[in-house]
Amino acid sequence: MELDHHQVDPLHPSDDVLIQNSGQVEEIHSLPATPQAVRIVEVVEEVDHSFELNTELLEQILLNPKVADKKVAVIGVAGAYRKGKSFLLNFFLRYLTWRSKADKVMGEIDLENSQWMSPNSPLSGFSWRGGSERDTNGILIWSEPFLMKDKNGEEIAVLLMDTQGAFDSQSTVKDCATIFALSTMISSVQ
Ligand SMILES: Nc1nc2c(ncn2[C@@H]2O[C@H](COP(=O)(O)OP(=O)(O)OP(=O)(O)O)[C@@H](O)[C@H]2O)c(=O)[nH]1
Ligand SMILES: [Mg+2]
Repeated sequence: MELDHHQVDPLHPSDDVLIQNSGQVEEIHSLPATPQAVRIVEVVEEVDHSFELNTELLEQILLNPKVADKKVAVIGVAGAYRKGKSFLLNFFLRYLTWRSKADKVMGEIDLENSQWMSPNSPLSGFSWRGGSERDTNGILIWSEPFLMKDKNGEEIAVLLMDTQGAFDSQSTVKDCATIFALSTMISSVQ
């Protein structure tokens, strides 16, 4: 099968791309063709619990001409592991995706309309799952900021941010404190 430059052969990932069975992109250095959650901070748990910032990805998201000069609002979720942070963010994502599509089609949208909940489609976006082991590692943001208007009518870029759950058996106290501090400092709403 021929692959174009946007596609990745899951059996033979290139050096800088690793795709898990879930389909979630684990480590990438350029933005994926379709919007998805990308890890901007990784906690290297296997080695020394250091933190790695993926500046290339962050630059590509934040310096995109569509959003570069705009004010930004970061909606972040932080807290104890296995409590539904990623699950909750996927509903925000669903709403914002629906709203930006509806905005394009209808101009003014009917906010009472709860179509966006669409309970028949599977909940996707940020990786989430059941079970007792922590799922999210590091800090992830949705690769495509959403353009919305603030209360003064000014266009702002809204970013969704997911964080590693705290207090699980893998993380050190420093890991949890660092993730929590970073997310608190970055978030406009938490
Ligand atoms: N039905 C339902 N399930 C929920 C809700 N909140 C959390 N869950 C379940 O809780 C489990 C954990 O969800 P995640 O979103 O992966 O939790 P998390 O806080 O991101 O976990 P970590 O990434 O490990 O920190 C999943 O099985 C979800 O289905 C909720 O409001 N409703
Ligand atoms: Mg999670």
